[in-house]
Amino acid sequence: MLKKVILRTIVLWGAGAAMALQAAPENRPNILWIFSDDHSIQTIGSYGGRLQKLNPTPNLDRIAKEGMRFDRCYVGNSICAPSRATLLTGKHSHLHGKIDNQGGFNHNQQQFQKILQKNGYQTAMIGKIHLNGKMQGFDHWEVLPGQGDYYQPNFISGKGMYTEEGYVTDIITDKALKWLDSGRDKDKPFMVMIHHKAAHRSWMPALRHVGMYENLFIPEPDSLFDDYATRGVAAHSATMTIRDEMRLESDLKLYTPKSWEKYEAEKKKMIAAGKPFPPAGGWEFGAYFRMTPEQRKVWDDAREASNQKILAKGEAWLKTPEGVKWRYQRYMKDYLGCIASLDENIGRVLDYLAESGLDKNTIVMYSSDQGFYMGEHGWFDKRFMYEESFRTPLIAYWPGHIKPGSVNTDLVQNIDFAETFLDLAGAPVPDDMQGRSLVPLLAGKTPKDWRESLYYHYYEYPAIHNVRRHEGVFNGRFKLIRFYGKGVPNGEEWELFDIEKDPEEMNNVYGNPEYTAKIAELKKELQRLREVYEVPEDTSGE
Ligand code: SGN
Ligand code: CA
Repeated sequence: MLKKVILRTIVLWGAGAAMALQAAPENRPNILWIFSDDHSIQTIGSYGGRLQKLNPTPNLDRIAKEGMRFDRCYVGNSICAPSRATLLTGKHSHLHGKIDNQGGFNHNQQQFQKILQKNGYQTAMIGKIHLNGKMQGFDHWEVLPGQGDYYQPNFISGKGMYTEEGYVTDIITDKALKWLDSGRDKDKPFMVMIHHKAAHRSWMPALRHVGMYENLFIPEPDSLFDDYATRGVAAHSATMTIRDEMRLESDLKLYTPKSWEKYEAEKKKMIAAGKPFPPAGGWEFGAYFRMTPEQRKVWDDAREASNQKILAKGEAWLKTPEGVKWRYQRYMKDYLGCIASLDENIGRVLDYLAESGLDKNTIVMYSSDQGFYMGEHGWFDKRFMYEESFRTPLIAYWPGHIKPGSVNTDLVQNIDFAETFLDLAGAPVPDDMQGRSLVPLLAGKTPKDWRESLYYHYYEYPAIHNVRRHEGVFNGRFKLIRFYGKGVPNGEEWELFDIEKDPEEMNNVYGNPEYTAKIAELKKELQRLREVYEVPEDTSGE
């Protein structure tokens, strides 16, 4: 059953007016989708904010300037694998079944790329997908196993697993450009998904970017020392603080003599157990030892002087407010270093499109699997429905078709991506997808009945970073969150934020009688959304 049979409608912007064209099949656009991991809005220049003056993303800023920036793009579940499953299926987590990073993904289900393929598109997926198993619906796929590695990454394709020499963001881009240039059937339009590992923990920049921010001061967020007053158990007990949960070695790249003893002991254990060494992904020292000795030398030398100064202060200092500020600087410099190669490689793709003439009929879209904390609330990581991790970037670029410099402020969500791709291709949209095509928005024409609220649901608890299960509703101004299940006193706890008055979400006003009517209205809306999206009744988390 088809929800809608969509006309081959291609948006054209020109001569000062937006108009729609019914394109012939041979004019169907190519779709080039660039996706990153954990890329915060705060570190994209065109989104503004305290880090803009560092000019972290010149290439992304260029496409935002010449295309459309979405200012209110959100995810339905701020964590990797569920967000990626939503990208492919156009459904919230409870319907595609991948509610957290733990369970499996059923590849046999409906996914947009299978439909594109049936409708004459060449499809390719390169990089991180975080959904174990064989990809379906792609003419070409080469993915990182699990989280992947920054240096000497392994890849899996239909042919099995192999290791590539070099830095992951460069390699993923090389592979994508190779496929575009000589790997595809040029008689067909294409959809290519270029999925970066950057800027995931443990934030390892390419060698050419290791020291690039070393002598700069990275502005701090106002809430670096948030004490979570006014908020409930979830914020108080999350284990994702820069102060306490950042690891000295893999996260902060600070190695003490104790570090090496720990490393030797763990290495010995691994070898005795017959495990491969260095291991792929995951292990604290693993990523470091996937670098060659030459790479490690560049890596260590860039930080040696500042590391010695810090080590001289002693480990206890690292827990003091000054120590936290230092941790923040080191974290941000490495994170931004990862963003530098990401942005550079986006530039390479844009150059290739222009040189090959493909730019005329290719829409480029950029997003991330979710946002990230850059020290706001004292945190790194994501998971919460608070703005920094709930929001995600979305930039679309298609010269001649999207009005340059446009900014969209409608509430859009990652459930919309799959239907947008199908709509762009004039392919049918299946009944069970839960989003809406963004194509009219790209033409500057938001439908009158566009959504006025978003549904959110995070499930991964108990798990790393200890964030309680929660669901919620956001109407663009007010955000109502219900934490529930295990680890929540009496099984339920609510928070309410007025984003207009309190954009940093420091002031939970759920207990304030002024908001009684607003709370009732939002609870009703939450229930309506549960019904619309067919959320199962039992959300006890037990
Ligand atoms: C790893 C990270 C966590 C992160 C999860 C999920 N630790 O476990 O900090 O929250 O991945 O990230 S690490 O030290 O192993 O990098 S996600 O993007 O895949 O959801
Ligand atoms: Ca992620």
